[in-house]
Amino acid sequence: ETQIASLLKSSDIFPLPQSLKLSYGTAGFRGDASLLDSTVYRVGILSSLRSLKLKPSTIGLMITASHNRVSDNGIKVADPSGGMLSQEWEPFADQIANASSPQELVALIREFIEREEISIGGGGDVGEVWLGRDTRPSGESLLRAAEIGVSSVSGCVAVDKGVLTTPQLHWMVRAKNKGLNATESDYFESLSTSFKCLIDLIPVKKLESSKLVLDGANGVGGEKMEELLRGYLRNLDVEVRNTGRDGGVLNESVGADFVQKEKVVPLGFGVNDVGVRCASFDGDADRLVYFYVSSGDKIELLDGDKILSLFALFIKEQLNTLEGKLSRLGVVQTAYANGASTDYLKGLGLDVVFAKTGVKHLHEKAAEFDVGIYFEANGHGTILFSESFVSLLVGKQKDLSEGSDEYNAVSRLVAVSNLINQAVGDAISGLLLVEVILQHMGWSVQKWNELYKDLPSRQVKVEVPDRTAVVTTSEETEALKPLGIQDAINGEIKKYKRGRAFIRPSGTEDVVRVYAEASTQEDADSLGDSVAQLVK
Ligand code: 16G
Ligand code: ZN
Repeated sequence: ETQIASLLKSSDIFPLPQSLKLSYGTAGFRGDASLLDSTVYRVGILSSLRSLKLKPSTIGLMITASHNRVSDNGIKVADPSGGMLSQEWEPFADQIANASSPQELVALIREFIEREEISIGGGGDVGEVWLGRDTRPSGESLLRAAEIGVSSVSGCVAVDKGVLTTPQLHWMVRAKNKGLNATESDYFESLSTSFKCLIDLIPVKKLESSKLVLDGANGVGGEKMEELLRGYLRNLDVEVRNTGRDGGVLNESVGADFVQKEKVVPLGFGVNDVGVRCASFDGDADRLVYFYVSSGDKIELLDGDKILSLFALFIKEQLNTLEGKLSRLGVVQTAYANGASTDYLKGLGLDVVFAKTGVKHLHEKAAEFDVGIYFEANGHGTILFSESFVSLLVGKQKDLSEGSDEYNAVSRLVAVSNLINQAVGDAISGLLLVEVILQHMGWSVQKWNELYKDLPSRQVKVEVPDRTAVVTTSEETEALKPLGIQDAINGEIKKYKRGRAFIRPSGTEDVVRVYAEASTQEDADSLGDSVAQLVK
């Protein structure tokens, strides 16, 4: 009861702004930063409860609004595995974030603690929450509010890990809970060691490595990349632009989301860069896309699908070198994956499965394979290795003769499993893997781009009174509601060569999204527009 009294007291400091309706959604709570104090405070409480429920374990709490505008902010929770908060707890997150008075908040918490059988106040510090934030100016004060929330649950401590990329925090939480070294420098150490190992395993150097230019979205990713280059990978030739130091605004006409959606050069890039290999991170560095300038402000985009294809090709090559069939390799895409990429992957003989939009959905499906590669077209993705497969590889490595093809393939796979973030998609580790594979293959960015040619596509967003009126199948490829709409969409699709289209309610905005692709840009545009008309 003293516990509850202290909660009541601290929750008084953070009243809920009027008319704020929040939903944990696809990627945590997001909104205008000035409205979020009470939300992060409450999520702080939730994180402590999660830590107590799963004790002994450390939970992560990240303050970021990713690719959204700089005045927004948000919060999401990392589970002990380093993955997203279990979906079972999302309804509770929604309830407490929207509780309209301290009394209601405390009642909800009390009820939840009982239902989940969480024991509080056993004495000593038993719960731990690690906090990270991106470079948004609102981050620091929101982090303080989260800390107050965390420590208002007795026995729980908040540890401020400072400015981090989202994937760094997830990595650190995962490492901590596995009993491994879990500082930021351990992260850099682990990435750079496995990167160098992969470079050393390149059979014949076919290509002089050329400079990569990185667009850091004026966010945390560019800064961290520079730290990695300065302290750990001095020989890697990367020029970082849009670091945020030169007056640029976070995510404004820069970054992976901008480049992927607008398909034009980000600020700071132009005609002088024609043909040069370039990459973009988003604001919290969990998305990565590549591009090169073709002329003027036009670019050729190498999106998440193309990164996935490159990774799949490389992993498959290594697995094929192993004696016997030891593993199941699978790739996971969403309905947004370009149809040409899906054809390409199937052509490689790969098992391609589809998941609903949102990292947690892809991650879950990829984890069903021994090696599961997932990517959203927007550039979020990673490669998951099952623990049993990694132990098998490590065991095998000992028996094989050093320097044999099979030994090298096994060593590459083990190194990839250490390089690529096992918790979430990570732009920094993804970039390092792309760079090493290009060198391994002896490919330029142009050559990589030729793996397949994207089908022209178009996206439209439609504002509707109630987006929940649209209900889709689990893979979002077909609409079940409103009744009859799918037949009408099919009728439109039939009119176009290689036509494909779907609609889905956004998980982050109050809109219904339309995706269309076809063999020509005119056709894709026209299909997109006519499907949008059906939604209105
Ligand atoms: C969030 C998701 C991203 C997804 C996007 C879709 C995470 C970490 N992020 O940003 O994966 O592509 O939402 O947005 O899960 P939408 O529902 O508005 O189309
Ligand atoms: Zn992001």
